Amino acid sequence: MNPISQTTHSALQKWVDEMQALCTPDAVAWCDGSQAEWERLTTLLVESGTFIPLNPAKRPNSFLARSSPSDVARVEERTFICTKRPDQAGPTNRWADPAEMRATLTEKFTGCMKGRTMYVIPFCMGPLDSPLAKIGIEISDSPYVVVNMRIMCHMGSHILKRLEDEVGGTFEKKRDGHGQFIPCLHSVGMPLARGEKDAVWPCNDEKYIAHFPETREIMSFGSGYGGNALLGKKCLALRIASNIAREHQWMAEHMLIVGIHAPDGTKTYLTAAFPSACGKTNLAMLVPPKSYLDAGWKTSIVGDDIAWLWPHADGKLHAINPETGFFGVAPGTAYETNPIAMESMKMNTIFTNVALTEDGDVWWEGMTPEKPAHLIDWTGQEWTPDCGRPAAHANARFTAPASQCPTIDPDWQNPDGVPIDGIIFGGRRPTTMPLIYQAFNWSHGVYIGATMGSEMTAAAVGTIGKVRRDPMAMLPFCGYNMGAYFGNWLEIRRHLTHLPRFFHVNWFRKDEAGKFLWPGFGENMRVLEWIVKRCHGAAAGYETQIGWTPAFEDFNIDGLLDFTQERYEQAMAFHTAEWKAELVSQSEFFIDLYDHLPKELVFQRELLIARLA
Ligand code: O2Y
Ligand code: MN
Repeated sequence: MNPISQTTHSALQKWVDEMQALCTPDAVAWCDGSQAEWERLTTLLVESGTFIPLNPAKRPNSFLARSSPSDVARVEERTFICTKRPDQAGPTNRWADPAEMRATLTEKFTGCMKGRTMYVIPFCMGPLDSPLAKIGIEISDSPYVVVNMRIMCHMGSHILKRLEDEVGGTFEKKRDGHGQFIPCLHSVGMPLARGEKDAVWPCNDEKYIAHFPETREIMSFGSGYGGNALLGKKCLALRIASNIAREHQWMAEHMLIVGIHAPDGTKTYLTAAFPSACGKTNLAMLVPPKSYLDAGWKTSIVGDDIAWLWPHADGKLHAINPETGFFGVAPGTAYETNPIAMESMKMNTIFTNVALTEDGDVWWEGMTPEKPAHLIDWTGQEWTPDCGRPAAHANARFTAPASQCPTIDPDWQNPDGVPIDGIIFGGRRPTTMPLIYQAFNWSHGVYIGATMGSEMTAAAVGTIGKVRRDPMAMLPFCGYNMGAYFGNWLEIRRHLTHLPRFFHVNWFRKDEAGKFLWPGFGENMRVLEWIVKRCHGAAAGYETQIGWTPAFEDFNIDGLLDFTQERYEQAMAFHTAEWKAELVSQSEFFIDLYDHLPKELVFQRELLIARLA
């Protein structure tokens, strides 16, 4: 090894050297993922003003960060899929020519780390011994990114060592991509002149989140926030991984993974995909109602956001969660709505854009029924309940280790994954969609996932009531043509001998008075019970035009006060006129995807029309 080399992996050393020459940082630090490194970097972040240490008596080893108001969320309009042909990215993605994007970004990255340290972060998405595990190297000039990555994925010298051992031939081939890494280049895009004081949250007004699926590379410039900067999450584990998955007959999905433990000792794993703001984390961390707990039901969580699924040698679909932490939305999370999330973030947690209490703890809208009398809000200003501003940003986040979750599944790090018996799709649909229905078969299930979405409530004029289609909740995350992505879903069926069942749920149907028909939260366990039983052929179903549904007698409402059969029938009602409008809207979406759309889905639509006629 060359005396200045940090790794025996020559391709990695070469790339790091090239990026150092391009970005010209003042220093380069290879991250080892140790506790000492965490302490060094969090101290640095406190000294620079990016982190505020929280009261250790209330929230040990935890910190608050406040981002720039211009850098508070993923930037979909600046997210690019760079493929040779535009149709490979497809009409639902922002396409850019790879050579042009590379030229633009080379200019942006030139000298962009001046005055900063360039961190080299070896990380692995998925348990290291899983066949699907993917090693990435993120180069970043943000210490905030380093400490968040340490929570969100396997990170540090043991990952680098594994990569080196794989090329050195000393390690048996376990994972696809043996010896290879995915280069992830990130900069906040704010070089510092000599002696210049740094911003508390450095970033650049011009942002690029660029993916190169053909060469498996990611380049992110200008943002230090969440999915824009923690490149293992949405960029690698969904946009790049969906491309790899398609090539190798597996699936990278925007799905939670939950285990349902029945009183008879059986355990059933389900995955579920929902568009944003549909309570995904709450479902992954569901606490069953008392009557269920008393009877011996419980849930466990494998993952809250991303699932990698593959046809296992046992003929079943298996899933792993490629992440090791939760990057959850804080507003609305409370002991009443999600006690499991609240327990998970009791310590060793990074909060971003929440409010600070007088006693050095955190607060956000919905955390407690009573608002505190005085806070420092997410922008650092004094806040009182009557000031007319929210205390926390609507997209404020907590980064918490999944290992701290009280209901974490014992198999959440099993490299073999967990076997999936049911796949759930859902949306926020005040009308049309029943509380629950089951697809007739795999192909119909894929059709249901492909056409799922939420009804729009505000925003642009004329959109109210229209459905924003979000196929499999992958609209912002599918790294290739959406029509071809549906093809991959259909193809996977051919590699399975034991098929999971497909379901669609809607917790958000309303009555004529605008009131939710279903109580939601823990009561969703009643729907999950029917789903679990259907997966095992242990519950009756009633065949309708749109799929199988539970009759009232087959649906457990014991202990559910004020929920009558009439309410149930309303929540399950089928209205022909609504479904006709639904079909027209689905067809419009399919027209946009037509050239890569599998014929099987067109036939599914025809079948639905025939059943409605
Ligand atoms: O705004 C961000 O950067 C975070 S977005 C996010 C975070 C955790 C889980 N899911 C999401 C999402 O947008 O789906
Ligand atoms: Mn998500």
